[in-house]
Formats: sequence, C-alpha cells, structure tokens
Amino acid sequence: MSNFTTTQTGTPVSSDAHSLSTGADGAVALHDRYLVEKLAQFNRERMPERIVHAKGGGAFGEFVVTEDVSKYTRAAVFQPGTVTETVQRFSSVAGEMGSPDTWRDVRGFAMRFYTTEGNYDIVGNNTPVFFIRDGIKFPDFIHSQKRLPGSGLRDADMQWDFWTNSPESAHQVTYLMGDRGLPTSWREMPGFGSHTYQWINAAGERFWVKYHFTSNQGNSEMTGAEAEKIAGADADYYRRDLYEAIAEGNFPSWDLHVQVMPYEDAKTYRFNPFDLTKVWPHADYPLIKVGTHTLNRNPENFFAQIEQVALSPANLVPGIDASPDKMLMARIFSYPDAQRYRIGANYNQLPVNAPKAPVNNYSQDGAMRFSYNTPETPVYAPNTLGGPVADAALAGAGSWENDGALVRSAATLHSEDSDFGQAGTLYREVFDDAAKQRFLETITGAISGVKRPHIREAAIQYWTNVDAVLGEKLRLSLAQGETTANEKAEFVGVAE
Ligand code: HDE
Repeated sequence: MSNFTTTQTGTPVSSDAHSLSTGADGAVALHDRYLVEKLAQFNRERMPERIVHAKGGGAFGEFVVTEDVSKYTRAAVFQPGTVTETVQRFSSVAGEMGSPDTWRDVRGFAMRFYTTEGNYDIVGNNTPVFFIRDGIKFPDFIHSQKRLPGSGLRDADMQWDFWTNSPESAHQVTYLMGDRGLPTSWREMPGFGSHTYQWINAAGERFWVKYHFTSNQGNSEMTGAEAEKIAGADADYYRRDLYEAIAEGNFPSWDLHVQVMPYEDAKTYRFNPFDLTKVWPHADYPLIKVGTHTLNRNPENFFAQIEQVALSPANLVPGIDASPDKMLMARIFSYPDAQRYRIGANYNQLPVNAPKAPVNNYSQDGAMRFSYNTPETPVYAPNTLGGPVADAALAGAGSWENDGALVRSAATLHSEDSDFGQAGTLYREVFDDAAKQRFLETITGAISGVKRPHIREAAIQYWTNVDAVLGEKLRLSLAQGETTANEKAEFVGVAE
C-alpha cells in the first residue's frame, strides 16, 4: 500500500484509531509515541493571530507593467513589460480571526511582488488615508477599537472617546462610516498604498508617489442591513467569494496608478504631503497608469501560505524608498517585529516569504533555520575571503533632507492643513444625497451606543466640525432615536 500513515518522522504507524493499551480495556501506554506526537502536534497548531488584520484571505497572481514609468523609477518590477509573480492578502482591521468578514471596518489590501531585486510589499487598505498620523498612538487606537479590559466587550464609548480626542481621525472615520466601510466583496473595492513613498530613477532623481489600485470589477458596497444579515449567515463571506471566483476562472484584477509629485513640491504643497490623514487631490497630481494586477491562483494551504505570509512595508527594493511619514517609519519597525514574534526568527525562509532573488548576507542560525551559506562563506564582514559586499549603487536607496533639534511635536502645518477639511470635502463633494443619508443613519446608530453624555456631545461636535449641517442633522437624529426608544420603553412598561 503506498498511501500509509506515518509519524512526523516518516515511520509507518500501526493505527490511527486505537491507542496502545494493556489489554483492550487497560491503561494507555505512555510510550505510544504516535499517540503522544499526534496530541502534542495538535496542541501546537495555532500561532498568535495578527494583533490587527487577523481575519483575512488571499491568493496569488501576477503584475504586468503595461506603461513606461521608467522616468520616475529604476525599480525592476515597474519597468515596461515586466511580469512579476505576486501574493495578495485582504483583511479587516479590528475583528479577531473568527470574526465576520462583513462587520463594518476598513479592509486591508496588502500585496507582495516577488521581484528580481527582492520582495517588494505594498501594505495598504481600501482607503487612501488612516486614523492617525503618528505611530506612537497606534496601540491606543487599536485598544479603543477592540475590547474593554473588564468585560471583554467592544464599546462605543471607547471608540468615540478616542476618535473625538484625535481629530486627525475625522477623514478616515468618514470613509469608515460611509459606503466604503462595507464593500460587497474584496474584488469590488479599491486599494491604496496610503502613504507617500519615494521613487528614484536611474539618474538618481527623486519623486514622491502615492499608489492607487482601481478595481476592474468596479466598486460595489452593501447596506448595513445586508452586511448584518450576511455576518450572521456566513462569517467567511468575502473569503469564500474570492476563493470561488478564482476557482471558477473569474480572475479579479486591479489597475495600478500612481500620483507623482516632483521632489521639490513637497516643501510648499498646500497639504502636508507626508501626513497619512491627507490625500493629494487628483487635480493637483493626476493618476498615471503603471500596469495591471490579476489574482489567478488560490492558495493550496491556507495556514502555510496566507496565515504565514509576512507582508511588510519594510520590504522595499532599489528605486523605491520610504518617506518622512512618521506612520510609515513606525510600521517599518513594527511589521518585522510582529512577524518575528508571530512566526519566528527565520520567517523569511518560509516558501511564501522567500524571495525569488538570491539571499546573500551574514545572518545565521535562529530557530527553524533551513537555508544557509556555503561553509566557505565567511560569517563576518568586512573580510578578505570573498564574502558578500554591500553595494550602495545596487541598493538604489532614496533620501531626503531634514534637520532640527530632536523634538516631540505635531507635523508641520501646510497652508490648507486641517483635521476636518478633507473629511468635509469627502462628505459634501463625494457622497451623493443617498450616500449622505446612509452615512447619517450609520453614525447615528454608532453614536447612539455611546453611554456617557460628554462623549456623545463630543461626537456631535466632531461631526459638526466636519460639516455644520451634518452636525445639526445628527443631533436631531440622535434626539429622535432617544424619543423613539423612550416611547418604546414606555410602551413596554404599559404592556407589562
Ligand atoms: Fe498595520 N500592522 N500598523 N497598518 N497593517 C499589521 O503586522 C502597524 C497601518 C495593515 O495581511 C501587523 O504582521 C503599526 C496602516 C495591513 O498580513 C502589525 C501601525 C496601514 C495589515 C501592524 C500600523 C496598515 C497590517 C499585524 C502604525 C494601512 C495586514 C501583524 C504605525 C496603510 C497585513 C503583522 C497582512 C498588519 C502594525 C498602521 C495596514 C501589528 C505599528 C497606516 C493591511 O505589525
């Protein structure tokens, strides 16, 4: 028989159904090594879930460069005609691994290009901005979105106390509470790199860029009621949709565009171009197409390939670099740190994380190491024995100028910077009347869960700062909700 069961070490086993015991009904033998191995392996099947973006799904694909953007970047992955294998993972932010896909939330939109120059990862969301602009607030922000320490329950007071005390969150919360917070599927939503990055061309000229992924399936959203119903019926609604679409050969794709800002413009632009809570109006810096990303292959093993994929903004390639965005710089530390903790020191050697380019350095050992240098390769640098040597020209790193004493302060304000300005523009100019009505209903529902009056008042003021008419409508809508609730309570009183 060829398909026989073995231990983890490849030795055939006697039974998958009966433990070794003294007599049919006797004591189980401790030396039943397969029983012990099977139970011990089972106890170690879970590794820590991602502390954010724990629930998700993903697939493999390819990116094809259809245009010529070589005047902006030397990155091999973005040269005309280049085709690069990719992996992409979609996710929600606050929910745990078993949470419903269709809870209202921002969606993770993270991908890796396995380029000839090493892995390049764009780890963004389905919104172009974020809730905060300094990474030091991230743990607090996430704590406020997750669970109360005592009851273990999620809590509207926490959420709105954080948001109303972090006014920079208004733009992203407007996206979150708008239609974008409930996409019909991962296939029918856009993606963004969100941050500003730096591109460097072959002549060493530097540009600032923002990434936009436009869905070729179009954008589509569901209502709160639809999302709530689906959440109860199928917690894996988005994951199933993506898997079945690809299995049926219905391959989703996105066109990648970039906005390109000349290096010198950054200093005088009307918005702080490195402030993650702001967008660059397309009228200022129009979209320039780069190519098309298509997802065309499902994972063979969800845990090995999607649970263990370690996507990180630290994975940058020659011709692409970070920018003086405080959030991006904090993320560049945090993702590899989280992945070393969650997966292990040698997580980049796992097949799904291993680059398609040679690894050549002096790192060694660490648990689960299974690829290594030849015995002749020195384990230190500098050396005279032919070990790898760093090459700045090959590394193609970017740079920028900034100086000043070490300070802890808010970002420099540019002429039109404000915490509520772009949120108000989004609400007034992008939401049509129907979307505005849905938005009012959503924030009314969310804020009606707030118990403390001072936080409720702060939330009304927060939205008044976004748009005065909206603030008035919200105050009225909350008051009406309260009246209705009191009437209901009175009614129940009578019924009793
Ligand atoms: Fe994340 N984020 N993040 N985040 N994030 C993680 O990395 C973090 C931020 C995003 O599908 C973690 O491996 C910090 C912005 C996505 O595997 C963690 C800060 C944006 C994913 C982490 C941010 C994101 C993550 C969790 C503030 C959009 C899932 C485990 C400085 C632009 C990627 C892990 C995947 C995952 C840290 C803010 C998106 C904990 C410290 C801004 C899509 O390292």
